Amino acid sequence: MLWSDPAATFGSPVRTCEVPNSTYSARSNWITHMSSTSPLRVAVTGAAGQIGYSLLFRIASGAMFGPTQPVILHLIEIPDEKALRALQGVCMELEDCAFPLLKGTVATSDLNAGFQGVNWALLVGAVPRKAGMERKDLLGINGKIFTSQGQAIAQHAASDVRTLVVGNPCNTNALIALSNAPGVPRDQFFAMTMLDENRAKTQLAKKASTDVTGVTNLAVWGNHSTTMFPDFFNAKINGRPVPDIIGHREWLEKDFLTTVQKRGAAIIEARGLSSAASAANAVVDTVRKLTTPTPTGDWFSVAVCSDGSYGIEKGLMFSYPVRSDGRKWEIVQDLPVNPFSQAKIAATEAELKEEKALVAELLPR
Ligand code: NAX
Repeated sequence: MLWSDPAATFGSPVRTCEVPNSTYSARSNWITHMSSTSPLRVAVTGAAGQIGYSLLFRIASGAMFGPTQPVILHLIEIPDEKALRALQGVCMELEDCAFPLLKGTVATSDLNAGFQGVNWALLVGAVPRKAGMERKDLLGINGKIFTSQGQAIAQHAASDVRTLVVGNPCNTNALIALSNAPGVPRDQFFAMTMLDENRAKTQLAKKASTDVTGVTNLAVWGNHSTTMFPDFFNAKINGRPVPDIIGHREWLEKDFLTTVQKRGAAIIEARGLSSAASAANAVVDTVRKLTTPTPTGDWFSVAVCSDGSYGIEKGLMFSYPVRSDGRKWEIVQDLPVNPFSQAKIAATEAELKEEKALVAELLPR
């Protein structure tokens, strides 16, 4: 592959990912094209999967880190012939886009090579829940994946590495990764609830017959599961509280919540496959919102390691209203929480506590 990283590997033993008859040294080729800004290294696990297929091209196009930031993609898959063959095809398509910002790829099933020097680790790959599988079984299988990924991130990633977990159950998988990554600060781990926020914003905009850009201050609290609480009380439409604009309280408390909570299942029913492009878009949004200043007075949703804010058990990966200055993030404090919201937040917290108990033996720190 003309501009692949020389460290590119497929499976083990290490194989370089090269196009026959290439006469260029891969590294010198990207140095030729390197701009004055050093490339960011971005790892994506599950790179040959559905979300990966949308996400990689958005990152390489500049949608995630802006139009002047070069990137090197580290594409990580399982050591399975079919998955690695598919990954090779994805690499070929990335080449065929001739993205000006893409300065190299590392395609591998080796976690050490995959996370070597990365600034961002987007953990998308996970084993899906199959018929008859209990939540405990899923947590156990995926727990092992996130244990070894956390360890590899701690050992090989750049010191500023930030990790966003997408693979489900993402909050608890992120907790496992964080707990197995000694030396990596907790505030550099996240789990994704942005898809839920985006879904909620669109439902509110449609109901109020307004543009989605008018919906702000939408926090999703808790777990990325059907217990999540998209907080319509504190959300605004064109600067005014949602309940003032949408007076239909029963719709807000029932239909709206259910639609957002069960949207993933509705997509599967309609498409025959789970959400992929919208999930990839939410990954882009999450990273962008963490790395650019949040508009004054607004906030966004991402699961972070709880510091006890709003009475949530410390150490749970809990989705909060968060804002960023482009470098550091903080949980927005002192939002009003009425008894209805409190009950919803308590239910989603209880679910996360249960999940944590189920994986207790995978949480060394
Ligand atoms: P796919 O099944 O299409 O792809 C998953 C890919 O991950 C496969 O290619 C598989 O080989 C790979 N993989 C599995 N274990 C791996 C490992 N240990 N290391 C590296 N790669 C591994 O699933 P896709 O639709 O892409 O979804 C990926 C994950 O995102 C699933 O767990 C899914 O439940 C989760 N989602 C999370 C969302 C969120 O909002 N947090 C929304 C969308 C999505 O449902």
